[in-house]
This record gives sequence, C-alpha cells and structure tokens, in this order.
Amino acid sequence: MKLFYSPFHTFIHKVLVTAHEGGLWQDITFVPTYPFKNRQGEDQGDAYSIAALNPLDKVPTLALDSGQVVYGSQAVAECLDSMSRSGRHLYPANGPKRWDAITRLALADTMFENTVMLAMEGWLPEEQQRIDFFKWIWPKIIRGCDALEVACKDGFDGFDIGQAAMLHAISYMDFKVNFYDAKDPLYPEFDCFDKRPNLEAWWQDAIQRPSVTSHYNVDFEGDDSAAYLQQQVALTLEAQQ
Ligand SMILES: N[C@@H](CCC(=O)N[C@@H](CS)C(=O)NCC(=O)O)C(=O)O
Repeated sequence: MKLFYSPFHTFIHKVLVTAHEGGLWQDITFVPTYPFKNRQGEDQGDAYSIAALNPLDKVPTLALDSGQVVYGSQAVAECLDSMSRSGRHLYPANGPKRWDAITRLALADTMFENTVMLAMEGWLPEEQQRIDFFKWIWPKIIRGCDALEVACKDGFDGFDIGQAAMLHAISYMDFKVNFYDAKDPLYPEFDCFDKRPNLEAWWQDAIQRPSVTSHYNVDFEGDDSAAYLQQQVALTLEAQQ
C-alpha cells in the first residue's frame, strides 16, 4: 500500500505512529507529498496534487493495493489499525475505554487543525491578521491542553489512538519549529507544558516509543520528487481498472 503523506518530521504523525505500532512499516511505500507546494511553489503548479485520488487534495491519503483510496487521517488510522500484524491495536473494543480514546482523538485532532489555522493566519501580513480569529481559537486550544492534563493525571491503560493524536497535536504546537515564524499576537511564547506537569511527564515517556522515534526529527530519505509522486498516483489509478 502507498501512504501519501507530508514528509515534514518536525512533528509526530498519527498515521505513522499507527502504522508502526501495527508492525506495518515494511508494507508501506511512503510517498512524500507537499500539499502547500501546489499553491506556494512558484514553478510547481499542481505537481504535487493528489486530487486524482482524493477530491480534497489533502494528506494523509492511503492507497491500498486494490486501488481503493482511504483519506481523512481518522479513516486512514482506523484502516491501518485493522491491518495490524503486531497484534497491537490502538482502538479499544466498544465501551467506555473506546469512547474515551476516540474522544481524545477528536479533541487532539481538532486542536491540531485549529493550530494549523492559527499558523495560516500567522502567515498573513500583520495588518491583515484578524485578532478576533486568534481570540476565538486560542481558548479552545488552552482548554484542550487543560483537559489533556487531567487525562494524563488519571493515567492510561496502554497506548491508544487518542494518545497517538495527542502526540501529533502537541508536537505541532512547538511553534518555533513548525511553520509558525510569525509572532502570535496573543501567545507568542505559548508552552503547553507550562503548569501541566502530568502532560509533560506523559509526553516525555510517550516520545520514547519506537513508533515515534522511527520518524520524529528524522529527515526523510528517499525520492520526494513530484515525478515520483505522480508515478505512484498513476499506479494507483491503474490498480483501479
Ligand atoms: N481532516 C483532515 C485534515 C488533513 C489536512 O488538513 N492536511 C493538510 C496538511 S496538515 C493538507 O493536506 N492541506 C492541504 C490543503 O488543504 O490543500 C485529516 O484529518 O486528514
């Protein structure tokens, strides 16, 4: 199977964690995709577009060997987890533990998407940035961090998809590293671990997992050209015939 994904490893990718925990690393052809180059690269045009596979033209997108395409990180993670070879599953069986895990998944994923929105607003020239937008989004992120602190204080029974999403969201909040050169008008020095010792202790432990060290802060090595990507898109379309 092919995973079209962003090769930026300055943050932790939930779908990579899921794939690694499931022992699927060797089954995946990693296809680096730069969604923003479609719009920002002066001479890139649609070179990195995967719209032929995913109408939203977003990563992550998973193409199975049958040609079936699964997109949306939650769908991709669930699909990968169902194929686990390691016997480890990140989705608990129906019941309170599952509702807790998938609720944290929803919380952390939404925090991540809100952080992306802040970053995109932060890219605008200062005079075009909407302060009301920052004021609307930030309380969601702060309350979210508080909720995660409580969850970490209570502790977890094993590693679940909610924690994979927490790793993703929190790693992206390292604004100095992740696309957030612009000074945030409200919280330029935001530190999600400040006064959240349980969250920090959980983080320090969780980032030791092989599913994290496999890619976090590890440069992608391999073909990340647009030509390679389009070849993989074409192979997927062929498999659908
Ligand atoms: N809800 C989607 C969000 C994915 C997403 O927004 N991906 C971004 C990169 S972080 C993307 O591909 N953006 C390109 C675009 O929106 O055109 C998911 O969970 O997969």
